This record gives sequence, structure tokens and C-alpha cells, in this order.
Amino acid sequence: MLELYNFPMSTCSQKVRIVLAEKQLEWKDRRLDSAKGEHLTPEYLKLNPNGVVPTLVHDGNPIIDSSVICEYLDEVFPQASMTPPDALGRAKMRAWLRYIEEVPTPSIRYPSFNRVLVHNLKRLTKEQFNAQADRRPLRKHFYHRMGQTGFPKEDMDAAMENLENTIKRMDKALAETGGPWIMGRQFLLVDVCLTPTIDRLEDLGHADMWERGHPRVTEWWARIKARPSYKATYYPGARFSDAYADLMSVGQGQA
Ligand SMILES: N[C@@H](CCC(=O)N[C@@H](CS)C(=O)NCC(=O)O)C(=O)O
Repeated sequence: MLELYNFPMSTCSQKVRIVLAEKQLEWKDRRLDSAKGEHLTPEYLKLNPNGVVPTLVHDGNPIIDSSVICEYLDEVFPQASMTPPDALGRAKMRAWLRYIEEVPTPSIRYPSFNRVLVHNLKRLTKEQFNAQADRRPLRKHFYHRMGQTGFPKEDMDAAMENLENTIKRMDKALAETGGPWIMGRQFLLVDVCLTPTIDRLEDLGHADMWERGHPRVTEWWARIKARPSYKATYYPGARFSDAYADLMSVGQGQA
């Protein structure tokens, strides 16, 4: 049995949901409520000591870290493989996965928190906020830096520059390989793992980052959205614009 502990709107959870949908696997949706801190309970921390989602539990065995989970699923369920058949291709794809973990995945948190998620923390007292931050095994200092008013401009600027660079890198790769996917003809885990960042940017109103000047990324994005796995992953309530329509209509803020 496959169980996925996840949040509907978490970009890391969305990577894994895309893979599950691509492979048409049956899985139990263990949806957690982040506002209630359900990812920080002693029971959940036994599965994932980092106190983050997603966690896949396969026949009782917990597997953590979204890219690791994606690779695990692709190895154990080889149908519709999203891994190159040759060692060189696999090395190139893994280099992309490391880049995604190092650059766009952390960067997208800044506009996400400043535009939307920080609002959930504003109504807490200072003491309540500190307690919320301090109980996070991996993100304590990240939450303290954000505080209850959001990340400073220099952090936002650095994050947006990293995201611009990711889009440029995608465009270059699509030009070099000829597409239709990032590494060429095969739809791979690199395409999967880039999708939640691009979706979040679009959700936050930043589609102009590729629509102005990166037509290859625009076309890639249209192809991603045409796949049934996109619709399965982004069900109603899985995007900020569904869940926080009020916040999304009040202008761009710092993001
Ligand atoms: N490296 C981890 C990172 C997971 C992660 O940061 N998850 C976020 C949601 S996208 C989370 O659970 N955050 C919890 C929090 O902010 O308290 C992975 O790829 O699975």
C-alpha cells in the first residue's frame, strides 16, 4: 500500500502527486493540515524527523524528501519511466534534480510566504509565533527571519533572481535539446520537479517571467498543463488562488 502524507498546496508534495498520477498508482491521501501543525506531532515526526511534507509510506516503510520519493517510485514502479535509460542521461537528470533542490525549490518559498502564508501567522501573539517557529526541526531560523511581517526585500530580490535564472536555464536546455521536454524527447523527473515552481509563479501572477521572452518555456508549460497528471495534482484547493482568493486579489505585495 502507498500512503502519501502531504499538504494540498505544498510544492514538494505536488512533485510526488504528479509522479503518482503519471504512473496511475493507487494511493491513500493522508492530507495534513499545516495550520494545525499536523506535520509537527510526535507521531508524524517518527515518520519524518524533519517535520516537513511529503512523506511516502510504502508497505509500512517511510520514505522522505520529495526528489528521493520521486526516484523511488520511478524505480519500484517502472511503468511510464521518467528516468533516462543510460547512465550519462541519469547523471544529467540527477544534476538537474540537485539544482532544483538548491535553487528554485527554496527560492519559491519567499514569494509564497510573503504574499500568502505569512498572513496566517500575523494574528498570533509574538509568544505564539516564537513557539510555532521554535518547534520546527528544519525551519526554525527560516521562520524567525521571516517574522510576522515577511522576509526583507533583499531576500525577496535574491529569490526572484534565482527564479529568473531557473527559467533562463530551462529555456537554454529546451533550445539545446530541441524539446519537447527539458532533456529532449522523454518526459522525465526533471520536468516533474520543475512543474510546482512554475505553477506557483503562475499562481502568484508571475507568468510574464516566461511569457515575455521565453517562448520555449511557455510552450513547455502548455504541454505540462495538457497532461492528465497536472489536473489530478492541482485539484480544486491545491493552488493559492483557490484557497486564498481574498489575498490574491489585493495586489502583488512584495512578491
Ligand atoms: N527537502 C524536503 C523539503 C520539504 C518541505 O520543505 N516541505 C514544506 C512544504 S513544501 C513543509 O512541509 N514545510 C513545513 C513548515 O513550513 O512548517 C522535500 O523535498 O521533501
